[in-house]
Amino acid sequence: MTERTLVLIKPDGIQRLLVGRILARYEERGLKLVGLKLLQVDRGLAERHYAVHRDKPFFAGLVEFITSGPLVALAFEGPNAIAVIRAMNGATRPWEAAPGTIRGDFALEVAQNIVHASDGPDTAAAELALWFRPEELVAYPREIDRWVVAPAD
Ligand code: DAT
Ligand code: MG
Repeated sequence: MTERTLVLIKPDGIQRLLVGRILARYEERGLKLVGLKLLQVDRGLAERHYAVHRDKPFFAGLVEFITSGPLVALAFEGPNAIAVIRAMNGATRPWEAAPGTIRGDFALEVAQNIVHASDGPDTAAAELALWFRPEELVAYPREIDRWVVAPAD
C-alpha cells in the first residue's frame, strides 16, 4: 500500500555532515521525496512531536536535544514507506541496530540516534500534519516509477 511518512534528520545528523548521505539512502531505495525543509525547532513543536514520551524520564533531555540545532524534516512516499524507513533507520538503541541501517552505521548512543521516523499510519498522518502544511507536500509523477513501483490494479 502506498504510504507517506515523516523522517527527521536530527541535529546530530546535521552537525556530523550526514544529511546528504542519509537522504541518498532513502532516494536510492526508490522512495519519493514529497517534502523537505531545514528548520530550527522551538520547544512547543518539540514537545508536541514527542508528546507520547511526556512522562518518560528522558523527555526533558529529548526536547533539549531536538531543539539544540537545526534539523531536516523530510516526507517520503512509497509502497509500505513507513515500515521500509523504520527498517532502514534500525533499532532505537544503536547498539542493537543492524549494520547497514542508518543507526547501525552512524550511531552509538540512544539519545544521539540521528534519525526519527513515524512508527505507524496514524502517527505518520499526525506527524506529517505537525511538520508540514498541506501545500508543502508535493505530489508529482516520476519517470522511474514504472521501474520501482508495481502498476496499480
Ligand atoms: P524511535 O525514535 O526509534 O521511534 P522511541 O519513539 O521509543 O524510538 O523514542 C524516541 C526517541 O527518544 C529516541 O529516538 C531517542 C530517545 N530515547 C528513547 N529511549 C531513550 C532512553 N532510554 N534514554 C534516552 N533517550 C531515549
Ligand atoms: Mg518513536
